[in-house]
Amino acid sequence: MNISSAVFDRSAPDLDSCPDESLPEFAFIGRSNVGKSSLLNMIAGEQGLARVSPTPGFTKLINVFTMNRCWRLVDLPGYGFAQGARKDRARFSLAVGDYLENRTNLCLVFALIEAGLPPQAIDLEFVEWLVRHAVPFVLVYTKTDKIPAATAQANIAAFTDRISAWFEKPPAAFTCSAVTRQGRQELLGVIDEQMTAIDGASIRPEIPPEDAPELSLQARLRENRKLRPDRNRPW
Ligand SMILES: Nc1nc2c(ncn2[C@@H]2O[C@H](COP(=O)(O)OP(=O)(O)O)[C@@H](O)[C@H]2O)c(=O)[nH]1
Ligand SMILES: [Mg+2]
Repeated sequence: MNISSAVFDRSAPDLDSCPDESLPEFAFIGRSNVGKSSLLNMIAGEQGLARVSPTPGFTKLINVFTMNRCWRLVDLPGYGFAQGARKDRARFSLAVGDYLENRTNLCLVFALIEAGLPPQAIDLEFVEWLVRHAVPFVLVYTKTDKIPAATAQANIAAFTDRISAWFEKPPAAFTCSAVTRQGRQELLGVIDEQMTAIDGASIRPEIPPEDAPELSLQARLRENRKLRPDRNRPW
């Protein structure tokens, strides 16, 4: 898939302020500084589309971009550690929780994990939250250019091992680098596949085409999830 246009839509403080739900959305989430904005720019093929910061950012805004005029990329605020009693608890804003649970046009979440780090409690906890809330996601290991391939492989194997009990089949996982552009085609491929699957889900063989109602995007997403062998588990 080629990206012919990438346009900033808006920064939304909460779900209600997000654009209408007519276009399929793909959202990036992960720890603050994991490389969400850089990856979004790399996928879009446009530096400076989403703001990249060398220090962990504290933006609480949901940044929405429209791609090829027909689907969206969403840069979600990063999660961090909670202050106070349970310091190891992954905390993300109410807006992010609301978006992930209730956004009806959300196709797939890209959950970013830094490839150079051994499994972090905060990431494990967040992935568990995604599983518990039946949010469809794939894992994306970032910044592979910073470390030897063997280190990334060891960290990925350790993370996969830590989450394996939650799945019959582990979620799809990708490695990427915003510097070398590793993973770009693979992630665009995943988006393409999802878009095709949603389109396909509008064709319901049990209903003759002329009687088939025009299904909304939301209905097609629901159908698509039903077609998955294990619909409550991501991939
Ligand atoms: N070497 C390297 N640095 C990266 C990569 N992706 C992001 N960074 C750097 O990591 C920092 C945080 O990136 P950013 O995209 O703002 O992370 P975000 O907070 O998750 O949106 C910035 O200094 C980026 O330049 C990558 O793939 N490789
Ligand atoms: Mg960012």
